[in-house]
Amino acid sequence: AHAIYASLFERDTKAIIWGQQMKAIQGMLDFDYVCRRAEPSVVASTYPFTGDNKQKYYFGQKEILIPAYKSMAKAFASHPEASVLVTFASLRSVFETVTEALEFPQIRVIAIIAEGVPENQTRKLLKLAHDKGVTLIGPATVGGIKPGCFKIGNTGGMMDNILASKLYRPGSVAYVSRSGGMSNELNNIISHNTDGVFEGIAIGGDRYPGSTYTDHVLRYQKDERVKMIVLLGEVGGVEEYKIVEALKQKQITKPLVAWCIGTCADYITSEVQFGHAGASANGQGETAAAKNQSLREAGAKVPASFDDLGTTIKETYDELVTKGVIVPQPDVPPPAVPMDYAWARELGLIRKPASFMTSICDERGEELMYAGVPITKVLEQDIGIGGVLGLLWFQKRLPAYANKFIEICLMLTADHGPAVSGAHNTIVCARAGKDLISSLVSGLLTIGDRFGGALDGAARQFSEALDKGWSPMQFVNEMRKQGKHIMGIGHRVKSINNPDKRVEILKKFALDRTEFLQQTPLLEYALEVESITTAKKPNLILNVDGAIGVIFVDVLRHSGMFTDAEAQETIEIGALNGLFVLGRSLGFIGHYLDQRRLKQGLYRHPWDDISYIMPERDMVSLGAGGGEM
Ligand code: Q5B
Repeated sequence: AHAIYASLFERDTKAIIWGQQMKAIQGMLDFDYVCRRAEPSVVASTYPFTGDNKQKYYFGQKEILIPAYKSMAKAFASHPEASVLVTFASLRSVFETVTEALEFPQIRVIAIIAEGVPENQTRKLLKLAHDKGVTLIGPATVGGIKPGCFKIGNTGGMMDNILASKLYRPGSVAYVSRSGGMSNELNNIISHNTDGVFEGIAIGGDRYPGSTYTDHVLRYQKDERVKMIVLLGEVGGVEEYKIVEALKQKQITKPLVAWCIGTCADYITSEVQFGHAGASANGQGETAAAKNQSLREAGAKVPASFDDLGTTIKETYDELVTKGVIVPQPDVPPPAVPMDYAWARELGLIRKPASFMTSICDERGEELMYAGVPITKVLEQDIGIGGVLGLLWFQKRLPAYANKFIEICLMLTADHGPAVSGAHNTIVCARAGKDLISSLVSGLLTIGDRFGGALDGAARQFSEALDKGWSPMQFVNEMRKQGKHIMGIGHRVKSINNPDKRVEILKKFALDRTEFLQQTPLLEYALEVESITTAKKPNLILNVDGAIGVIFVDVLRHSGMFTDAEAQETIEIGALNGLFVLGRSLGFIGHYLDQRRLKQGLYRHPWDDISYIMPERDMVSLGAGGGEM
């Protein structure tokens, strides 16, 4: 027999968990809380593959931090009060971890959850644990539960199960079973027919469990708080006969209700291997029916079938109450454990107004979607970057010519040399040793009403003028009266004598009715305006910003894809400058890379290019109160 302690867990038992099992740990802490434990049962976790850190959990409503250690030695040294190790190590690493854990004298119980541990390894662990007086529970188990005291990992299931079976406070009935699933069933049966579970251990389904039915039943026999015992055996193996022997030897004197599951195996002609590795009868004596009969004959209370197990448990319990052995205690409701937000949401119990709303992209499902279009479709339909922009900026599948127009805009605005404000800034920034993003942003920040950011202004001014019914001349005069520049008109270097090829291309594309399948009244209006402004000054041409701005308004208004309100909103929210920003980012990034490749040093503007105009010396002296400076 193993050197097994009468009590494995009490209200102050502390455990260390091996593995990254945050859900299981939280489950243990929630159990502790409903049991009204003064302190959480889990003091630390250990896992060699993640760093030393602290992990956040809840103890009731309170947030707590539990340390996680890379080294098991450090975990045990830091928490000498921990006497239990629950290991979630896989079948490959469990032998190593349990062997290491057995080196620490503070350890009294090790629960091994892994299934499929090689039997030769389990037997070595058994021997080692036996020599050190450590109780092993498992392998291949969910663990065990001691109401009011301690829960191993995921035993007992979700909180609603634990509450329904009143596992938050001790009863008088202790049980041992093999299977974790069946122990849930026992929790339910015992809680409905008695004052509740005192302790329940699932020893696991392997042929060589770390501790046996007998180990636990004899423990229960010794513990005065246990008034009756339930054994749920199963087909296969001979372990139940040790209980039969212990009954005969009067080592077990407390009422024992027993049932071995798997009696149906007798009705199946072929050899049956039930779920557990040990659940297969090798010979008549290992059948569930034979074992039930022997247990009955040795004095255990064995029902006629599993269906009657609850009734037999109830009869045994009632007898103990009648004799005064058990005095049922009044039930005190447990404290409420706040439900996890994610779980409550999954159950549909709560709703929360979202802090963010989005309507353009959804990455949560199996496939990324742009405005409801799966990314594979985006590629299949070959809608190009223009089509993607249409989906993400406007939530529309724009017609092919509009997608092409967008792509032309991006290509034409991609760069206009190093001398323009934005490229200059990017270059200066790159030469100051700044990174790509800083240099890019420094360039982008120059985009505005004067440089490259006149698309929205042009769209607004020209469309308003047209909508008001102003003639082009009226519009030019009105703007002059207001002292305003016409957005989209004028260029620093381009003029009617030095036309801007980009604008020529845009006009040609938009005015070609075989390609651009819609009307372009605003472009035509803008060209009339241009003929008036260029008559005044040759550089007051419809510039690249203006051309894109007005053609885009024509797309918004006449492609049939936008309502009037949508078209107006798109102009008002400033979408069109985005085209220049996006296009020119290509060039700015190019300038940044170029400067890095050319290994250009810090830029300093030459003095001879700066006109220094200082205030006159006398003026400063007088202004400063007459004193000499
Ligand atoms: N006048 C673009 O000005 C510029 C007038 C005007 C009525 C106008 C100017 C302007 C509107 C904003 C605009 C985008 C600042 C330009 C771009 C991208 C780029 C850049 C690149 C690239 C040029 C001289 C005389 C004055 C003014 C009058 C000027 N503009 N009248 N409406 N719009 N336009 N920005 O040459 O009587 O002498 O007092 O603000 O559309 O940025 O390549 O460089 O791809 O990177 O400095 O193409 O037109 O002329 O301001 O000295 O004015 O013309 O009132 O008249 P300038 P100013 P007056 S595309």
